[in-house]
Amino acid sequence: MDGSRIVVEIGESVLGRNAELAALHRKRFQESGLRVLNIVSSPGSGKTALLERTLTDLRDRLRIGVIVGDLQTDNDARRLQGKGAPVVQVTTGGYCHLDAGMVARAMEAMDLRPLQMLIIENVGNLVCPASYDLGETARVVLVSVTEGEDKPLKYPVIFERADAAVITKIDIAEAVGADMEALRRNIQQVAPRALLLELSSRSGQGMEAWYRYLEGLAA
Ligand SMILES: Nc1nc2c(ncn2[C@@H]2O[C@H](COP(=O)(O)OP(=O)(O)O)[C@@H](O)[C@H]2O)c(=O)[nH]1
Ligand SMILES: [Mg+2]
Repeated sequence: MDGSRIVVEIGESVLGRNAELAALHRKRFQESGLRVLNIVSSPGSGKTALLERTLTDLRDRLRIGVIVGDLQTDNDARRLQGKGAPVVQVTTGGYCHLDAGMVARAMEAMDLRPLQMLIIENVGNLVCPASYDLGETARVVLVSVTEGEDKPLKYPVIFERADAAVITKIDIAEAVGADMEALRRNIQQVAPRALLLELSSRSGQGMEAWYRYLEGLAA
């Protein structure tokens, strides 16, 4: 047996175990009515900024808890603290995604009962998180106007499975010469069933549609 074959078999068994645990999570979330969002994107496309503004603006409208994943540091958890929502940071120590087991351990550190929604900020990249089901209600992929219009075509898997696709940082779209039509077209090509939203966490443009989406999920 050659080395590459062994790697594939290990990968499949890890993914199989993850899928089993994710299915348990999904059942538990459905039974308790907790809505769970898995937010994925490249590093720096604005996941934490979107959550900062969302927690502030929805403080009195939706009871949200947050799990944030990063390779290292608790910077994001610190940014999200003090906004009325419980926040748990997971440092993956090198893994480029969160898996269902990491989410299980993070949930042990949080009282889920008062919550309507749990938002998981996944580790920033467009590859690894695509393969790991967390049992989420909805997967949301972010792509910022600075990343290049072709990214959905280059990383289709993470877009294909998304329930919503959010174009971020539209306040600087013009300044960076983003081709918004091409970006929309490319997202729709790989994610035809995803709800398409466009917003800026900085200017606030488009945020109400995002909030309506979240409140619709929680209703
Ligand atoms: N102009 C602009 N910058 C943003 C916006 N959202 C995030 N940023 C900036 O983009 C950088 C990365 O944001 P961050 O939230 O850390 O991204 P994450 O790595 O996906 O969590 C930071 O410097 C943010 O201030 C936005 O809507 N407009
Ligand atoms: Mg972040």
